[in-house]
Amino acid sequence: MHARANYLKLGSQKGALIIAAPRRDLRLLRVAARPEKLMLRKPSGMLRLKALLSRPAAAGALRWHGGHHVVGSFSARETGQHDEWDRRDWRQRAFTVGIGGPVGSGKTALVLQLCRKLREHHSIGVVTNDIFTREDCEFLTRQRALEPERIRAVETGGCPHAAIREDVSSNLAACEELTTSLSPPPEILLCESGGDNLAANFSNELADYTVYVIDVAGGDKVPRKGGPGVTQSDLLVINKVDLAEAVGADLGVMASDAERMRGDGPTVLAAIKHGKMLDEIADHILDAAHRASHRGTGGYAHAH
Ligand SMILES: Nc1nc2c(ncn2[C@@H]2O[C@H](COP(=O)(O)OP(=O)(O)OP(=O)(O)O)[C@@H](O)[C@H]2O)c(=O)[nH]1
Ligand SMILES: [Mg+2]
Repeated sequence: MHARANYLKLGSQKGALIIAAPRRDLRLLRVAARPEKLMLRKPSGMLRLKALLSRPAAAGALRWHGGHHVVGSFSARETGQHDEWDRRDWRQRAFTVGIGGPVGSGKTALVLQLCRKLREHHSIGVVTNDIFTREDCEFLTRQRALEPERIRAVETGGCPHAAIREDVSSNLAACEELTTSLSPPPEILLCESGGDNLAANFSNELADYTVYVIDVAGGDKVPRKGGPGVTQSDLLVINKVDLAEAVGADLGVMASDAERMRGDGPTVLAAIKHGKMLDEIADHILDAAHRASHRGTGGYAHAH
């Protein structure tokens, strides 16, 4: 069985079962003469291959989440990749920007500011994730970030990262629904994750590009603590620089730690609420959306 690139690939050779994680780190995990006896170690627990093989249609059960708890690196990240964009049909789901980060770091503030900045010249849609409420959706609607029909809420009802990483189906449904129902169709969808810890990161099944927002008030140690959002996001935003003095955070340390953790990955030190560095953040997103629109199927043609 050969599932999609993000899934485990199972095949047999000389009576043995070959299991490979067919992504960038293509490698043979194990060759087993008695596959029914083999237990496969996943971050989420042990998976009995026999059960897995008897339900080949259950693709969700086959997903390889090897990267989820792995810090990883910017150069080996899943999102923002041209070969992923080549596979996309933008008419089915518009270019999706995942905005993640810890609770209260300024994700909704960023969504609001981006809507205000981009809505005049671009068709935008927003999907917000909250654990138990529709708070962010209601806030953005009250603030008239966009017309109400352009903003959807997903209530995750559990760990926020589950809805952006393990089972992205409700977010995908909301994004696809926005893409096909809005007129003009959205060029860019902003999908805000529920606030989570540093281990949360978007699946490339959902996000074509990711922005990770951290908060200066969390202390200047946060960038060096790493985590996949810090290391693998397409853009890292260190927000609330206006609070640095009040909390005794050294912005120079934050910037140099971010550079060390991210290699070539871009980082912006911002005060989103006050519009500081908003143009730069918007430019990063527009540039990615523009590059993506020339790939895949059905991208918008006009120049930005
Ligand atoms: N001082 C300062 N406050 C900010 C800035 N950006 C956002 N805030 C404030 O930080 C608080 C949290 O911002 P939100 O945008 O709600 O944060 P969030 O990441 O969406 O929060 P959750 O969705 O609950 O995880 C709000 O009171 C914002 O007004 C900033 O640049 N400077
Ligand atoms: Mg929010």
